[in-house]
Amino acid sequence: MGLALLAVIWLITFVSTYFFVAKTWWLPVGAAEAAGFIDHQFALTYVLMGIVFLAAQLGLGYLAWRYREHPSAKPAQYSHGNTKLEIVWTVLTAILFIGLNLMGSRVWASQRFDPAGPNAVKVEITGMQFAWYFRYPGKDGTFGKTSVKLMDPSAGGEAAVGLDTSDPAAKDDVVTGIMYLPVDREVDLSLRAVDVIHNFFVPSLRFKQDAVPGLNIHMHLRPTQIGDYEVACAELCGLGHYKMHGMVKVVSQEDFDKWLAAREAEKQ
Ligand SMILES: [Cu+2]
Repeated sequence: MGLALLAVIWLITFVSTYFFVAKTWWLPVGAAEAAGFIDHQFALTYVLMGIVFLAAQLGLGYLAWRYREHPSAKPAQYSHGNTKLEIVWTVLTAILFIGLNLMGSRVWASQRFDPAGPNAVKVEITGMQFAWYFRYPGKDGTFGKTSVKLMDPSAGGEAAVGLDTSDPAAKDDVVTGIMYLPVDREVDLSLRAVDVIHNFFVPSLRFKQDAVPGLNIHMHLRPTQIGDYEVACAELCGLGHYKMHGMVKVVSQEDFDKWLAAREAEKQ
C-alpha cells in the first residue's frame, strides 16, 4: 500500500511538472514592451515554486512509503514540532515571497505611478455590463465632458459612455467598440466603469487592471507587435460576464491615422 501511494504521488508530481516544463499551455505571444520583464518574472516564480513543489511532493511520497504499515517498516513517532526548523522555513518563505514581490513591483509601479509621456496616444476605456467602449479625444487631444446622468448603456456608443455633446471638446471625440492602437507608441489609458467592477485583461499585451465605478485609473503601455489581441473581462461582473470580450487591433501608425480619420468623418 505504501509503495502504491508513493507511485501515485510521484506520478502526479512528474506528469504535472512535465506540462510546465514542456510549456503545453503557456502564455500567448507577448506583444507589449513590458512583456519581457513580466514573462521573466513569471518564469522565475514558476521555477522557484516548481523546485519547492517537487521537493515537497517527492518528500511526501517517500515518507508515505518509509513509514508504511508493515513489519519491516520503521514505526512513525509523534512529534511536537521543532522550533528551529519552524523558524528556518518561515524565514526562507518570507525571503522568497517578499523578494519576488519587490522584484515585480518595479514594473507594476512604473505602469501606474509614472505618468505617460506627452506624445502618448490617449484612450479612455469604459466597462459596463457587458461591453467595452473605447474613446479617443480626436484632433483637439482633449476628452469632452461626460456625465453619469447622460449614460445610457442600452443605446451604445457615445450615449453609453455619457458623452456631453454640448461640450465643444466632445465634438471630435470618437467612441468605438474595437480598440485600435498604433504600434510602438506609448498609450495612455484611463479606465472607468459604469455599473460594477470590471477588469480589462489583454493577455497578449500583459495588461490587466480593474475598472472601478467612481474611479479614473490611469495606466500606460506600449504595444510592440502588429496583430489582433483578445480582451477579456477578468472580474465576475454579472450573468453576461462570459460574453464581455473585445478586441484590440494593433496597427501601423499610418493605418491608425486612417482609421481614426474615417471615424471622425462618420461623425460629420
Ligand atoms: Cu465585466
